[in-house]
Amino acid sequence: MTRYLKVALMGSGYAGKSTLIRLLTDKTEKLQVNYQPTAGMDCGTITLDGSTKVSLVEMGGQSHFEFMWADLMKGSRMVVVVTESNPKAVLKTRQLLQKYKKDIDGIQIIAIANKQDLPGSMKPESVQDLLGVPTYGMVAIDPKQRLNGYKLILNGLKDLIQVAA
Ligand SMILES: Nc1nc2c(ncn2[C@@H]2O[C@H](COP(=O)(O)OP(=O)(O)OP(=O)(O)O)[C@@H](O)[C@H]2O)c(=O)[nH]1
Ligand SMILES: [Mg+2]
Repeated sequence: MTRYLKVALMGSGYAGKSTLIRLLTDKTEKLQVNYQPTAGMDCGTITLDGSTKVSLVEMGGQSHFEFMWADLMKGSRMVVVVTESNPKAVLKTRQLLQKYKKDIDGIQIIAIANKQDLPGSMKPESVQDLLGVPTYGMVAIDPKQRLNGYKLILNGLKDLIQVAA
């Protein structure tokens, strides 16, 4: 029987959640595409082994889809908060974390300081200082980041995966 570990991707529109799913679930090198906002939700699957899969559930970041977030987060083993790495975006992300604090409570959480390729990006450590959750730098449009991305997700789930082994 296959076990699915649900991971919810949260964050404002344009942060890079869909791109991160593409990075982790497609083998494509062509990750940079025109922005197409996710309508409601999207999903991608990582297969760990024959019996364990990780479902990456993206919660569409545009504000008119936010009403679905609390429901979409239910049953998640981990929340991955994706943010652009500039002060305005990070402060907005901080507000979102505050707003959904109750829904996230008790769930493992990490943040991704995405778009580190853009000039003047905030360092992951500075983003972490503002968000107050473990934060890792990422360039989701860079296929060379694929392994790094897997590691971030798997590391967050490692207690659960060990139990499965
Ligand atoms: N320069 C740069 N652009 C990126 C990076 N990651 C994503 N993008 C671009 O940013 C735009 C938005 O990315 P999406 O992945 O669609 O954002 P999203 O978080 O899914 O947005 P919603 O679905 O509206 O919530 C796209 O045009 C991506 O190509 C990155 O690391 N660097
Ligand atoms: Mg999206």
